[in-house]
Order: sequence, then structure tokens, then C-alpha cells
Amino acid sequence: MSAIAKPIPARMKGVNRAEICDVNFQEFVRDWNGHADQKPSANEAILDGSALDARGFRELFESQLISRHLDLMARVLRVQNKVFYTIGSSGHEGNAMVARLTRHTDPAFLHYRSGAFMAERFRKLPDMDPIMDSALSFAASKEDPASGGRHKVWGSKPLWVLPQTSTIASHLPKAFGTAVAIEQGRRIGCQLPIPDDSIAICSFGDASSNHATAQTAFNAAAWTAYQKLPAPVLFVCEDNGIGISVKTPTDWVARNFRNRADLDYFFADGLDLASGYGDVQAAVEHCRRTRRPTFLHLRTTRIMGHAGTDFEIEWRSIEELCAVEAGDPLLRSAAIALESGLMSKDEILSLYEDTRRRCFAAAEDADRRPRLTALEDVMAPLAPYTPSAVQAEANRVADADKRIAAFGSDSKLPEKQPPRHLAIQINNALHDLFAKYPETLLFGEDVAQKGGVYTVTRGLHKAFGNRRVFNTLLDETVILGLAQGYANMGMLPVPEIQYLAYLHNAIDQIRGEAASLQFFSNDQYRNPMVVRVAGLGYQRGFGGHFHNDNSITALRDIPGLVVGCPSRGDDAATMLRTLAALAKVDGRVTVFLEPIALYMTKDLYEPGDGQWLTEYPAPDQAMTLGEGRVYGEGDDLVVFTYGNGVPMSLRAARAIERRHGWKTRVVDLRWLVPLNDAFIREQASNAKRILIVDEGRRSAGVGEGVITAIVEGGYGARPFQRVVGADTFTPLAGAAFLVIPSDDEIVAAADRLAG
Ligand SMILES: Cc1ncc(C[n+]2csc(CCOP(=O)(O)OP(=O)(O)O)c2C)c(N)n1
Ligand SMILES: [Mg+2]
Repeated sequence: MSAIAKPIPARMKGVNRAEICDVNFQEFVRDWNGHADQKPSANEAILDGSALDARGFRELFESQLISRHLDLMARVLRVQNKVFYTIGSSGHEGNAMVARLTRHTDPAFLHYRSGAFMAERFRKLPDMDPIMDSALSFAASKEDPASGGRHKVWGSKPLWVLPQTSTIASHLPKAFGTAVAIEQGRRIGCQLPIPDDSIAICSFGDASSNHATAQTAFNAAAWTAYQKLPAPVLFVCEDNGIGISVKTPTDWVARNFRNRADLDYFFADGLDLASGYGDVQAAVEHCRRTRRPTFLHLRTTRIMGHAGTDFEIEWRSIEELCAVEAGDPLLRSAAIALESGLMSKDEILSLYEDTRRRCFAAAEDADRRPRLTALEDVMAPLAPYTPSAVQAEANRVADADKRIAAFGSDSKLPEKQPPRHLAIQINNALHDLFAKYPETLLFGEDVAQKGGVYTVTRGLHKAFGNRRVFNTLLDETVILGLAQGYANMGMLPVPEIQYLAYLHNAIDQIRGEAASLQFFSNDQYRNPMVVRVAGLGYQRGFGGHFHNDNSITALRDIPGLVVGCPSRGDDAATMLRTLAALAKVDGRVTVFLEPIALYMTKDLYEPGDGQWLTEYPAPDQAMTLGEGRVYGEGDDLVVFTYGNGVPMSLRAARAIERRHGWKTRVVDLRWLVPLNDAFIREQASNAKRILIVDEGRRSAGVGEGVITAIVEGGYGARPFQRVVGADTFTPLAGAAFLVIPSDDEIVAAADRLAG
């Protein structure tokens, strides 16, 4: 602190703090006049009592310098439009220790200040170039090996660094999920892509540690460890004491985490390699050996502001800024190098300049490489689809003996049973999925012994055991985080979200995370899954909004997502096979939206007619993505609908024919995301009148997409009507029917078309 008591030289008051930190380092080395020990040999401790040897120190120091010069380079070349990202790692370079002490096969989910971690991890494999790879990412080059120019991310396929989005804390649940998956994979006999004793690493900032999504992961990890179940995740909280401009209360991170039950706390000084190394080592070894969630509180600082756009001088005192800059960990590393006698001043300064030259040369080179210039290239990894392979996979049947074991006996095979309702056929299809894919896992709230609140998963737990069918803690964010973790480790997760209304509080795990992984990793990483969501209305006023939520809109604009919604049992089975195949073959994130009100529906027109029961489709049958189901051949009126709207429209069609003499065709879209525009247009092309029955909401609902497809197809001049859910939450009791479409409303809409 003595630095701030002294008068601050004019030069130090400059606006460009990057330049000042740059000069500070050089002056610090030049002006150093301490005592130097005799040069240590490579295997000797760098300083007395340090767990770090001289060779290790030298490499870490180099990694730190690479990280620093990438930051400095970015600040300079941003202004020239050669670099498009300036959130840096300066002050956090101590995280190189975490990289050094872990393996390149330990999956890493990294904070954006991980330049030094990356530079150090690059050493783990031969012939890799941290500077060029990073420069390509800074330049948004198409050749960026991490994201193909889509974002500046820390990511690498060979180094098991899965690229993260900028949403702070959103990566913690999947890091936890990956740790659990590492352990569970072996238990279900699934071959892991990494060694069995791997750990998952997850770093984040001090401010981020307060986020609900972070807290949920800490809680889930502790909940797991408390039950003596393994969760080898190393949470690394890089505590620089600030989040953009908001200071973290002094000692808050230690106070908040030091005594948490079942989250084992370690502290390490990330500002000092010589003293911090042993403590980081202790944390890593503890996590790997005990398989317990471990919280490494790594002291860091933040110099050069939050990002290049953060002119700290405008909102912090110059004294405070100078004090922070005086704590630059690179000054400490230079001092260690000098004190230990490992490097001379000239050696340090020439290494410093040499690293600067390499970073600038790489950046200039990267700037000359091609960038993304075509929309198709941008979108290429988003939603890969290889129809023939998906079809073949969906049609592939599990071994006969596995199916017989799953269903109990040959005579119990579902295709040999009489027609049944939706809930039973979904249940059968799930049994088949388990027989076909030994890596399938089904989990969620109440899904195991109870078989779910609607008994859709009944029997699976008994048939396939605890390890493949299990109840999670009550947290949708964790459920989806687990799904990503299992997917990362090569399994096929089938998480259940108990009600659509409860997907919304965790939706970022799909929107921001699962669905974006292929995009931000240029399709190098995939997290295939089939998310089952029970939803939609029509429970006769029972349960109110939260059991009758009809917001499909929340899923409609998620890039790359597939959403299917069956209205009957046979469709559910063939659709589920295709969703699983899309996940397996193309790594797609898929949602199976199950209409609760149709689970038990048996009749269509009259009580007891049994017309909504279906046979279980032969196991080699599957539905093509986008393929709808068409009822009737009429063209007087064509009704586009899905879910509960299908049986309603079929009933209404009878009444409409009686009233207007119209032959009606009812089109069940079945696939809600993406909508099959070509199919919709084909069905609209010879329609004399068009009716859209959408039980979702009026605004941004599926119906809007159908109309757009029709209008853009040139059929907008046909008379049309729309029957949709109102833009409201669903009330309890009879009032629920005021909100959602009814048979009568459909008939009334036809009357309007006739009028
Ligand atoms: C969910 C979310 N909210 C807000 C932001 C904007 N934001 C980006 S970084 C940041 C501060 C993070 O501070 P900390 O976790 O301490 O990390 P540091 O930048 O200090 O390393 C904020 C608020 C974000 N990226 N994500
Ligand atoms: Mg911080």
C-alpha cells in the first residue's frame, strides 16, 4: 500500500491502463535491485519451501506472459478492427497453475479470463500453438480452431476445453453434470472418452459465485457428496474482488464458502506462483482422490479493467487504480525469477519482448486469414441433419432378446398388445429406447419409483435400475445441467421436466447452453439429448396455470432445437425413435412435448368409442423429421393444428360438414420446431379455406409461424381464420376454457369463413 502514499508520477495517470501496466512491468524488472540466489537446477524448488520447481516455474511464467501479451495485443489491434474482443486475463494469470496441475483430458469449463490456463494446457500435447490458436479466435477467423470464427471463446477439442458462452455462471451446472457423468459412465458400462479418474474443472469469477445458476451447482454437488455419491468437480473461483464495477465485500467468498457442508474449501494465492502452487496442487489432488466437489478459492486481481471498453479511470480514483496495478502477478513472477537467480533482467525483458512479437505476428497473420462471409457458413454447425443416417438409426431395432427382457416376455411385447392410450405408448417407447441404447439415462423429479406424476415412466426404474432411472433433486437447472454432462461423456440423456411451466426457470440451460454448444464449438462438441416435457392445457380446469402452461413460444426461437409434439400413442412412439436418432446421429438437442390432457384420452367422438387408442407401431417404424399426419382429403377447409387441437379439430370437422357441407382436411403438424414450411404450403396449396387451431399463445405462437409459411408461399389470399390461446396465464376451474380454443370456437371460426 506504500505505493499509493507516494506521489503518483504523471505518466502513471495516463488513460490507457494497458500501456501503463506494460511499462510498469519493464520498469519493475529494470529497477529491481534485490538479492539473487544461485540459479536453481530444473528440478529444484524455485524458492525455498515452494512446491514448484524451477522448470515448472519457467513454463508457467511463459504461459503468463503469453496471456498478458495476447491481452495487450488485443487492445492495440481492436482499434484497427483486427481483433473483436478485449475482455482479458490480466491479473488472473495464476490460473496457469490449475492447468499445469490437471490433465488435458480433465474436461474444462472456463472463465473468460483463462488465457494463461489455456497457454499452459497447450503444453500438454505436442505441436500445438497457443498463440496462433488464440490469435485466430481474437480475429474471428474462420480458421479459429475453437469456434470457427463464431466467437472469441476458450475452447479446444484435443485439449478438452468445451467453449463457454458469455453468460456468467451458466456453465457450472454442466460442469457438475460432467463430473457426475464421469463416475456414472463406468457404473453403467459406458466407455468414457476420457480416463475414469478424470475430474471436471470449472472456473468463474467472485461476482459470478453469487449467481443462482452457480449456487444451484454448488448445492447439487454438495447434495450429491452428502449422500456419499461421487461428484469430482473442481470449482475454481478466481476472486479479483470485483465484477465489472461492483466490489465484492471483503472476504465474502471465503466467508460464503469456507464452511459449506460437503463442498471442500481450499485457498491458493494466484498472485504468487511460488507460494500458490502447493495449495492448488492440494486442491486438485483432493478432488481427484476423494471424488468430492472441491472449491478452490484462487486469489487474483484485475488489471486493465473489465474489458478494453472499461475506462476505469472514469469511475475509480487514480490512487486505487495504481494500488491495484502494483499487485500485478507478473511483477511477482518477475521478482521470483530474479530472486531465485533463475533469470537475469535481460533474459526476462527479452522473453517479454519476444512474446510480444510473437503475439502481434500471430494476430497480423490471423487478420489475413478468411473470416465468415456467408450465412450458410455461420449457421452450418447449428442444426446438422443427415436424413438418411437419422432414418436408418430411427428404424434400427434393438436386439430381440433385449426387447423381450425389457418388456418381460415375448407375449408382452407392446406391438402384440391391443390398442392403448398415449401414456402407455410413451411408456412402451421409453422401454424400447432403453433396450436399444444401453447408454440411455432417464432422470428428473419423481420419475423413478413413482413413475412420474402421470405414471408415464412407470416400470422403467424396476426394469433398468437405479443407475439408469433416477430421481434428481428438485431443480430443473440441475436436471438440464446433468443432461449436458451425460451427453458430454457419451451417454444419451432423457431428462424429464415435470411441467412446461417449470422449464422456463431453467430454459437458459437449453437456450444459452445445450443448444449453443455445436454452434460455438464449430460442431466439435455436441450434447445430444431428448428432453421430455409434460405440458399444454385442457386438464378440465384442474391445476391452473402451472399445470396447463401453453407457452411453446419460449422454445420456438431457440436456434437448432427440435421440438416434437405427438397427439396420439403411435405417433409418440415413432417420434421418440426419431428424436433419439437425431440426438445419436447429429448430436441434436431435442424436446418431446407431451400433451398431458391426452395421456389418458381413449375416445374421440363419443364416450366409449376408443377411437383415440392406437396400436404400438412395429419397432422398425419411425417418423421423419417434419412429417405431419393428414386426416381426410377434403379441400373445402384445411385445418392446421397439433397436440390437443388434433382431436378437437377432428370432432369439429364433423360438425362443420353437417353445417356447411364442407369436406375438411385436418393436418397435425406434429413437429413444431422447426416448422416444415414446405409441407405446410403443400397442404395449403389446394385449400379453399384455411383454419389454424393453435392451443399455444396468440403472440409468437406456432400459429404465427404457420400463417407466415402460408403467406410467404403465396397462399395468403385464401380466406383464413385463426383459433388460438389468449395471451394470458391460464386460470383455475371453468375459467380455463375461456383461454384456450374449444370445439365450439373451431366451428364458429368455420361459420365466419362461410359468412
Ligand atoms: C448472467 C449474466 N449477467 C450479467 C452478465 C454481464 N457481466 C459480464 S461479466 C460480469 C461481472 C462478472 O464478475 P466476476 O464474476 O467477478 O468475474 P470477473 O470479470 O471479475 O473476472 C457481468 C455482470 C453476464 N455476462 N451474464
Ligand atoms: Mg471478479
